[in-house]
Formats: sequence, structure tokens, C-alpha cells
Amino acid sequence: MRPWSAPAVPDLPGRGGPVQLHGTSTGRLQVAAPGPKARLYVCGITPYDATHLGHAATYLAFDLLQRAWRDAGLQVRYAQNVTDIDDPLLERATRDGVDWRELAASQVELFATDMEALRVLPPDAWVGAVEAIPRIAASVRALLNRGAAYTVEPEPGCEHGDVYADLSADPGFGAVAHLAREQMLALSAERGGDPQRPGKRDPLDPLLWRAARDGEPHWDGGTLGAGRPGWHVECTVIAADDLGSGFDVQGGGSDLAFPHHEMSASHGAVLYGPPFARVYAHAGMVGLDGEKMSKSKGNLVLVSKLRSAGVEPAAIRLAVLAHHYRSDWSWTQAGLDDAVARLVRWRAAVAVGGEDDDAGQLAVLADLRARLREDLDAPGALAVLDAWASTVLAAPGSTGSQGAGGQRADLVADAVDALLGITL
Ligand code: 5CA
Ligand code: ZN
Repeated sequence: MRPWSAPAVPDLPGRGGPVQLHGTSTGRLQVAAPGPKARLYVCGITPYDATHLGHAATYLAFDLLQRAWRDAGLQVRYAQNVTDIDDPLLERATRDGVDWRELAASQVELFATDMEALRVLPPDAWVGAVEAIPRIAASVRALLNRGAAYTVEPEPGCEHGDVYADLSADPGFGAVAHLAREQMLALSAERGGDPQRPGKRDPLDPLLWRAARDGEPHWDGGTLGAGRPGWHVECTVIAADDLGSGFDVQGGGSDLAFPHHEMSASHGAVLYGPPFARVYAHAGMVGLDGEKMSKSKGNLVLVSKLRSAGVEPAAIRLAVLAHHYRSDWSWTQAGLDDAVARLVRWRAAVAVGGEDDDAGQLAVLADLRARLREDLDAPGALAVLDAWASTVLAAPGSTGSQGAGGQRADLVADAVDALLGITL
């Protein structure tokens, strides 16, 4: 797929330091990429009900990572999928009486427009599940050949059975989320798994290939028969094909740690050897009125709706960045109002806050870098800028609309643009 256009990223003087991220699998800060290359995979959308603020927050979190990496001089390669064939997409298309392909295409388009408006750096490879099907089918066949997968009895009327991964083939299984088996079983049932399915060797074994059913879209799987891919193996294959196994960071929302990232990592470990990714990083869940914002609950605030109501994308971005990416939080109008006010204040300070010697601005840049490289502390970065803006605006004469002798603080503006993606 063709990704959205990249925003310009200003060059900054000097370099940021290595970025550390909290790793879900290790429970501690890890160097996100030792360099000189940094390879990132972030799980993309399932294209319906895009783009809600939860999606936006997750992609903004990893956008901060990419910006901090670039600022540290790393060469970033970023891949993202689009789950453009899966049960939830088909269910929604059926519910709404639309063709699933049209639903997916329109939502992918809307998502790209929203990401571009939010100045999110696009992935280098943006790959749909459908376009990757031949490669996914080949990997499923490879898992079968290694004895790491098995076929269950075909359903009545089906020529082929569904294919499942045999988790017992992976001695490292469970190392991403470190959950107890009971928790795994509960989350598997809740998040797209089928622990009750008869014929499986282990209730947790995840689907790799679903044999064609009447009325369902299907593709040629060679010896697998006609069918469509399971969800986890989709991301294993798309990530490994573009980045190579053992890439730096596998990202997504915390709802993906289990089963999705656990299973993708397991397939990757069996196919290519562990580890699938060096660091697993997860963004917190964004809610509305105390509940997780999700397509299935329908409690959504959409980026496109806010935009068409006249909200500046920079304000949406700033409202999200006021929360640490790992925390769970709720979207509120008050949070958006704060972001709008903050933008006004920062812009006023930038208009007058430049000095003849740049020491003050360089100090702001150093502080921003220090905050962001430590687990992407955006709220800390915002506090640095708030303090700077307060000092600038409290200086004698600074309230005049002409800038009262100050000059535009171009370096701070560039730093906010390059590191936070916000133009002042
Ligand atoms: N296509 C799969 C990943 S391969 C998927 O989870 N799609 S999604 O459309 O449901 O979610 C897209 C991304 O947004 C995922 O990284 C998911 O973890 C994240 N996400 C979904 N809901 C929220 C939320 N309420 N808060 C934060 N992130 C969320
Ligand atoms: Zn994924």
C-alpha cells in the first residue's frame, strides 16, 4: 500500500542520546536500538471505525520513538501492517451491508488522511494482509513441515481442515507477556482466540490458516487448500519479510501483548529462531468515560470528526502527548481545551522568546532530548516547554504584540516540530 506523505522534520543542532524504552517482556528499561539501524514494527489497524483516539495515541507514541531515533542519528526502517482481512472486518461489513473490500479501502484512506494531518511519520513499508497472503501461506506450510503446526478435522462440507500452531514446539512460549495460564486462557477467549474449539491439542494453540467456508473470501493456499490467514502469523510474516527477524522494537497497544504479540513472537521464534523482536513496547489504553475506547463498544472519538469540527490537528496531538504513552487515560474535552490553550501559550512564547545568544534555547533542546530518550516522557517534555514559555512570557515587555525586543525562538520551534511533531 502507498503510505501517506511524510511531514518535513527540521534538522537540529547536535544529537540526541540513545533511546530507552520500557520492555514488556523484561519489565525494565531497554536500549530501544543499539544502532546504527533501528528497525520498528507497529501493528496497524483493522480497517473499520478508524481512526479513534486510541489508535491515534498508539501511533503517536511510536512516532515519538521514530523522531527520537532519527534525532539520535539512527537510520530507521519502519514497517506496519493493515489487517485488511479478518473476522471483525467481515462481521462489520455484513452488519452494514457493504462489501468488505470497500469498507477496508475507505477506512484505510481515512486513517492515512488522519495520520498525515497529525504529522505522523509514515512507515517505509505499509503492507496489507491480503497482499501478503502468498507469503503467509508459505510460512504456514513451513510451520507444518517442521511439525510446529497441525490440521484439525475438516468441518462438514469442507475439503481441508483449519491449521493451528502447536505451541509445544516453542520452548520459549510465554516470554513476551509472562502470564499465568488461566490469564492466557481468559485473554485468548476475549481477544480473537478460540480456546473452546474442539480438536486442538492445546486450547491456546492459535489459528494459522482458516479453510474456506461458504460465502467467505478465500485465497489459494497451495497444499493448505483455499482459505485465509490467521491474525498473528500475518504480523510475523510481514514484520520478518521487511525487517528481518530479530528486529528492534515490536509495538502496539497493550491489548496486543497477549495473545497477539506472544503468538507472533512464537511463530517467529519457530520459523527463524528467537528472539523475534528485541523489545516489546506497549502503549496504554485510551478510554472515554472510564471505559476502553473500542470499536466493539462503539464509544469512539474519531480524529476525523474532531478535525471536521474545526479542531486543529496539533491540538489533538498535544492533548494525546500530555499523557505518558504507557499510562491508561481517558479522552476529555477539558484535556483538549488545555491543549488548545497550551498551543496558544507556546506560540506566543516562540514569537518573542528568541535571544541573541541561543543558550536558553539550546538548554530547552537538551532538556527535551533528555526527557524523550527516557521512555518517551512526553509529559516531561511538555513541562519543560511550559516552564520555558512561562519564563519568556513573564519577562518584562514580552506581552507586547510586537515581541518587545525579543526575536522568534526558531530553535525551540524546530525542536518542538522535530521531536514532538508540532508546528508552532
Ligand atoms: N490489526 C490489529 C493489529 S495487527 C489491531 O489490533 N487493529 S486495531 O485497529 O484494533 O488497533 C490498531 C492499533 O491501535 C493497535 O496497536 C491497538 O493496540 C491500538 N488500539 C486499539 N484500541 C486502543 C485504545 N483504546 N487505546 C490505545 N490503543 C488502542
Ligand atoms: Zn499485529
